[in-house]
Amino acid sequence: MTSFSHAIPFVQEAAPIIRLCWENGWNEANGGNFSWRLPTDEITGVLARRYPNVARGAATPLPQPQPSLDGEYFLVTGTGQFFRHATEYPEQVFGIVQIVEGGTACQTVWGFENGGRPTSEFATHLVGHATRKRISGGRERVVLHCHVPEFIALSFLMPLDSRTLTLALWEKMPECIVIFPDGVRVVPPLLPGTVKIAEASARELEKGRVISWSHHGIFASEESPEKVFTLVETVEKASGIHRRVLSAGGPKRGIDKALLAELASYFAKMMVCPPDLLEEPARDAAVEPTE
Ligand code: 2HA
Ligand code: ZN
Repeated sequence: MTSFSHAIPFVQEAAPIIRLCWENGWNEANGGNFSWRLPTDEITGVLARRYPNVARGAATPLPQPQPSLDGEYFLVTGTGQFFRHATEYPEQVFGIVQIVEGGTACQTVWGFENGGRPTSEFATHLVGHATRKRISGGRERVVLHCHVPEFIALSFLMPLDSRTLTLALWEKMPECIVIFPDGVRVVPPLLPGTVKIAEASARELEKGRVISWSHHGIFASEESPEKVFTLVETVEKASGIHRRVLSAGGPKRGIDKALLAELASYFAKMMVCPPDLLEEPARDAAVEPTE
């Protein structure tokens, strides 16, 4: 990975990972976005020491209020910025914003040189952060959105169904059920950057860390840039295997469900949750034929 140093340790950690996403072919041009809910004491300390004279930007209203994030600081990629430029022009690609006014607005406190602002997907990132902060008890802090080609291809080849997609991936690589036991949750094709996709995403993020924006990309939440990268990398690798299998005429077999269950019990301590999607879904009483 590119050797890179920066006065803000969070930029130093994130920028090479963002650049690596581009190197992997996941984030062409201005495609994709990233945000990191920063530990407040650390970031306010770094900014006071390293950038004591930086003026705050004006408070900009958020499309959806997020009271549970009031006061939080986020390192976030800017709208129109290229992942390819992350290590070369970090002050332009990234900004740090604080959520203010009871979670109804945000204010730039560092970065976004040349008048930038947060990604067009920031509202969705914030919904994702609010949901996953609550569900993970504060552990998860980073959201990454990438245009991963193999994973996107599957949304044109497979039913838009979370269990079908998850099982297809789990059945291709033994690591998958251990690394994403919460599965991959499918959001139907919706207009990017809208409240509608943010709300649909929030519903799926209640159930897991990884969602598919059908025909568009992946959106994933984890603790650190490294961990979210690893999660996306694993989903994309399994997607590539599955797509190749589909291209060769479809699977003759998959890793057996009994072996998947054995893997899940053997590695249970490393997993974020039990692999609920392995179980057959309970039949919905409402659709049972009635006499
Ligand atoms: O252009 O990826 O989803 C940024 C995006 C929108
Ligand atoms: Zn996108």
